[in-house]
Amino acid sequence: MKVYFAGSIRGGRDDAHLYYQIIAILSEYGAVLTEHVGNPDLAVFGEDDLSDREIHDRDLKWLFESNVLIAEVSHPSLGVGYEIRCAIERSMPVLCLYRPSEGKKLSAMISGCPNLQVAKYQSIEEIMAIVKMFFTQYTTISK
Ligand code: 6K6
Repeated sequence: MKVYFAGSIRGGRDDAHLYYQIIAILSEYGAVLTEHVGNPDLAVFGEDDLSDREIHDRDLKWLFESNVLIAEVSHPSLGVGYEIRCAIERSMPVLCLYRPSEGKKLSAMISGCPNLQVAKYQSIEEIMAIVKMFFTQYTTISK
C-alpha cells in the first residue's frame, strides 16, 4: 500500500504539526510517500534543493504511484486542490479530512465533488477512526 498525503506547504504551515501526526497514523497502513509535508521545519519560503518544475514532476510521479490520496483540507492550498483533481482524474480513492471552524467554510469544489469523500473531525482520535474505516473500505473494494 502506497499512500500520498497532501497538506498545505506554500498555502501556509499553521497545521504542520497536525500533518506530522496524521502521517504517523497513515504509516500504520502503508508507506507514506510524502513524509516531508509533515516536517515542521519545512517553512513556506524554506530553502529548496529542487526547482518548482522538479517538485511538480516528482510529486505527480509519487501521486500516480500511490494507491490512495489522503488530504488535510482545513487550511486552503492551491497545490492540495490540484493534487486532489489529478487523483480524481486517475480514478484514485480520495479522502479529505476537514476540521470545521467558526467563520470558515470548505470550498464547494471539494465539499460538492461526488468523486471524493470528505470526513469532518475535531480530534486525532476521530482521524484514527476515519482512516481505519477508509482503509477497510479500500481493501474490501479492491479485493
Ligand atoms: C520548501 C519550502 C517551500 O516549498 C518547499 C518545497 N516544496 C514542496 N516540496 C514538496 N511538495 C510540495 C512542495 N510544494 C508543494 N508540494 C505539494 O503540493 C505537496 O505534495 C503538498 O501536498 C502540496 C502543497 O501545495 P502548496 O500550494 O500549499 O505549496
